[in-house]
Amino acid sequence: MSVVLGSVDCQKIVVLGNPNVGKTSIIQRFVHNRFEERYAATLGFNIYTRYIQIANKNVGLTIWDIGGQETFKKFAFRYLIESDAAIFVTDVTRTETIDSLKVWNDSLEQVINRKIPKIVLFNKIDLKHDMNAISEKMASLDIRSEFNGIVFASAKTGANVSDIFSMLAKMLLEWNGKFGSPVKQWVDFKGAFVDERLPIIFFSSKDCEWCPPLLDKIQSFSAEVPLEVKVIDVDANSKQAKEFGVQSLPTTIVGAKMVVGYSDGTFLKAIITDEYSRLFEQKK
Ligand SMILES: Nc1nc2c(ncn2[C@@H]2O[C@H](COP(=O)(O)OP(=O)(O)O)[C@@H](O)[C@H]2O)c(=O)[nH]1
Ligand SMILES: [Mg+2]
Repeated sequence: MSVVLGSVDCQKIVVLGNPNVGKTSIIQRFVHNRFEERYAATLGFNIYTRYIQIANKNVGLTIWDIGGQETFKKFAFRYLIESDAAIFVTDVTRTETIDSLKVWNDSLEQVINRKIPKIVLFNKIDLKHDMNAISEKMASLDIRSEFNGIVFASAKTGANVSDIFSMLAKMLLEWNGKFGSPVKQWVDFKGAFVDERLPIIFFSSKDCEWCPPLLDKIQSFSAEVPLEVKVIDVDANSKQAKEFGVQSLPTTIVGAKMVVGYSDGTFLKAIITDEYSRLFEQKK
């Protein structure tokens, strides 16, 4: 539902996920920069608007926040129709909320019969969580090939919250055409196809403690998957980081996927392997 308000293009973003994962909290953090400990279930749905700047363009985001799962069936069509992008929220302390991703994606696909940008948001990273269990769950899900970005975030601390929306805005600006179009690659593959290496862009900074260990892990995967890792130092190349909508680190771009925040090796390796087979092995 792309509506032009003044000279600004407004995009509809739907936020999906089980009750209590933090959908309302993420939106409140992004729109009003606040957080509530108290849990109040959302009734029906609420719509929020915020404008952001990406690559010197103003993008208007209308963000749709849905209430409890029980009432969802009644609302599904009205809520999801004409979505331009979707955020699937899960709670890192309850891995069963990751299982539900497929259900939410199926609901969306019944209403939207074209490809739209989809982001999986792992919320509540400020709380204790088991990264191995999360990686395993993600590896077993069909949806993995469908999403375009992953963000590890916390509505409570605000970590990586604005990245979710800048990532989506950037994807929406770059989407090829309007309907039925394929996902645009983040990375230019022209050169890469020649030697069949998977290009990876890794955004780093000297202030980022997670960057060196994650980069080491990625580089170690090149023993199995041919990779071409390009490291962008955001301190020296803030313009490039801005163009990609990168706000926090580490941010890793693999093919059509962007991963923001701390993620352990197994998780990224699964994504790298997927993207490699999608781009190169299918061609053989
Ligand atoms: N520790 C922590 N708690 C959170 C976070 N996000 C949400 N919560 C809490 O989780 C509960 C559910 O949040 P809410 O946004 O209402 O979830 P919704 O049902 O998906 O909209 C509330 O008590 C929030 O305070 C987070 O990032 N960290
Ligand atoms: Mg809510």
